[in-house]
Amino acid sequence: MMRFLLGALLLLVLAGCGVADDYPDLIESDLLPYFRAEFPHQRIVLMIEGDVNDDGIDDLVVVFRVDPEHNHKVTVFSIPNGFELTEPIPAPFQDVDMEFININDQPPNELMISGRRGINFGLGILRFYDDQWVDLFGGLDGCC
Ligand SMILES: [Ca+2]
Repeated sequence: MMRFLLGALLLLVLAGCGVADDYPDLIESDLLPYFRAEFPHQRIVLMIEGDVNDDGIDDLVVVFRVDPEHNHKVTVFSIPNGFELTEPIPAPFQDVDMEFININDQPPNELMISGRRGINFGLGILRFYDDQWVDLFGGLDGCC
């Protein structure tokens, strides 16, 4: 009986890890097909919608796996005649989390992104400025 319970517990833990790893909580987004047009096979780690460039239209930030050892991040912008994608940049590799915040009561919103690579934890406050993401405090060194 004890062996069965341990086996069942192990299965539950493994299943839980598998679900969390393979099927993240994907949000519904009209911009997702544009990401998929550019990156049809990459596994999405996490995505978040919010107005990155202060034009009043939500944009889509996607962290995705580019190879077994690295994640990248791109942003999909809705523009009048279609969409634009930023160049992919490195993103934290494990335990990725993202949230839009506003640190100075001025538009645009900043993106808070955190995660780790092994024991190297990183937390970055990014602002989209001059058509690229700027890490305001350099907090992502070592975790991407
Ligand atoms: Ca926008």
